[in-house]
Amino acid sequence: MSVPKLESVVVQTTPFEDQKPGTSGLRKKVKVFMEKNYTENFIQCIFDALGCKLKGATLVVGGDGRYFSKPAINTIIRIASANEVSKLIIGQLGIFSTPAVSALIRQHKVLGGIVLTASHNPGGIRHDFGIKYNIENGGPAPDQISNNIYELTTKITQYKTTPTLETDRMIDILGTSKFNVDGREFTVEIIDSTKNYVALMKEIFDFNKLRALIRGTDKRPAFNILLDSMNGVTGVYVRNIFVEELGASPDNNVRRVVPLDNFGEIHPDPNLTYAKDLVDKLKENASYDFGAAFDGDGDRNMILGKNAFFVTPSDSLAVLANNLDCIPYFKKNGVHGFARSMPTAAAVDRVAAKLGKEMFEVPTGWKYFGNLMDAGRLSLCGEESFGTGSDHIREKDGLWAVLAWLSVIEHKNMGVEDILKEHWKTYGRNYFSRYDYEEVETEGANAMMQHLENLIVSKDFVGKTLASNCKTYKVANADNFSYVDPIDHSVAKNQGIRVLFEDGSRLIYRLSGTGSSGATVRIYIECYEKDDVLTDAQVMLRPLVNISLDIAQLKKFTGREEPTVIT
Ligand code: G16
Repeated sequence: MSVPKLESVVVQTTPFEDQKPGTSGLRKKVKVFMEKNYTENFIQCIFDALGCKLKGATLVVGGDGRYFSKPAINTIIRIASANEVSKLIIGQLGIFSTPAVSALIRQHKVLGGIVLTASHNPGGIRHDFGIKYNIENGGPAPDQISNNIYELTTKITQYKTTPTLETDRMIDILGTSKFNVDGREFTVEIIDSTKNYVALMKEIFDFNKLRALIRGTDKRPAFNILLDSMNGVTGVYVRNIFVEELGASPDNNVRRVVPLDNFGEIHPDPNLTYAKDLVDKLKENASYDFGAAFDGDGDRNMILGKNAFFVTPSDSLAVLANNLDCIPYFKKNGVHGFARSMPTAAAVDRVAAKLGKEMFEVPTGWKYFGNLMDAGRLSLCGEESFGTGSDHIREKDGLWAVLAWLSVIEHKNMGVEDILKEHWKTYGRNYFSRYDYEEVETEGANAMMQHLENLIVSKDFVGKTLASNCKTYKVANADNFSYVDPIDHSVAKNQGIRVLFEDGSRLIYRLSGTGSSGATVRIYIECYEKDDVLTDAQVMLRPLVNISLDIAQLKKFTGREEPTVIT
């Protein structure tokens, strides 16, 4: 077949002021990305930030298939072709989970990838879209690159594109298309969205054992699971791994497994509020032993036991850390250090101390784990925001977390609740909760954070005793968290206000970096109990919650009486 000969053009443009990436890429309303040149500008700035490395490079492109993915991918194809990219590897229909992109970047050893997702944020024409760049280790771009991209967006005057490159239906069909653009070869390869990732999971886990767990054996009844893809991208991976490979029932063990571009108008965020539907299903049907939900792009997970027994992400991380030796990948590669984001409860720290492993506390954002993994010092990490993962890739990985949990269950021959109870008996329990106040007015949220800044440096705050419901807590320290990366020594400042009490309890305040409008206030509340491990978390934490709202004067600054989400 003859290769079409095409020429690129330069298009004049002007900067947009709001293209600063947040915790994980640029997330805005779809209508913002649809504005003339908005998407084009941001893509061109990603490419400009890569400089001469881009010439002749290969990139992976795909996302959770949310509304606006296809036009965005077509734009990326045309702009990449004009910017001397040699090849794009794209998932069929534009579909790749975020972990799958990370795995592909690593396996193909390419320069990086562009992930089209706003993760757990709702999708559809009225909701959110997102673009993020992942670097050659497969992880989200570090701050330095994101800051560079942002700087460029404030000055951009032109972008390059090949308007005559015909993209119509290109991503729908598997195969390779070749073009000659400005005398250079440019290739687009459309690949199967799941094959590579499924093969990786088969290398990491013992699929025979997992199949026996799910199907049952002569000695053990089937372990009844219910996995909820929440109409997000994991549906295709769940069907492949759990139904086809592990023998789960397509009717009874999985739900909402067809990815929809608006996620069926739900909020694809696996927590007790937005995945309530799954929680209710497990409560109604006591034959389910296990439940799990994933977010839109497949990097988050929520783990539930029988009767919807909830496992906090912080506890999930600690339990996995304590049991990694039953997973073939870790048997082969060993277990190096553990890490968690700062607001995540410190349950895993206790496991690290007992097992004699290095333990790291990083700011919120998966990008902060990458250097430690690349340096061979980190094997398992997690965040309270329902992210868990290992050094098999450089993104958090929802399906991996479920396969890891099922491996532990199979190995211990115990249910979720019993595993947790045994864990707390050994280590004590870090009670944890997060209160979210979503879409608060930005001005009020900023004023509240400023008030807290002033409070923690005020005379006598450290040493003060705060009381609620007959409980008292003495402030041992307070600061705005800053982090020095142990590998490249880069510094991340202002990562959240911490009030640390003498008994180890903590209050943390942050503004979310993943919303697309207004501000989301997050308050993280944690205490530790050595022996009293079976009390309801909300009851146990009530005095600290009261103190947190009181010292922040949350109602005064935000007008809010109640949080929108409690996890
Ligand atoms: C992203 C990041 C996570 C972070 C989370 C919440 O997750 O990858 O590391 O914990 O946002 O961030 P924030 O508290 O700033 O909203 P995702 O799943 O949205 O990509």
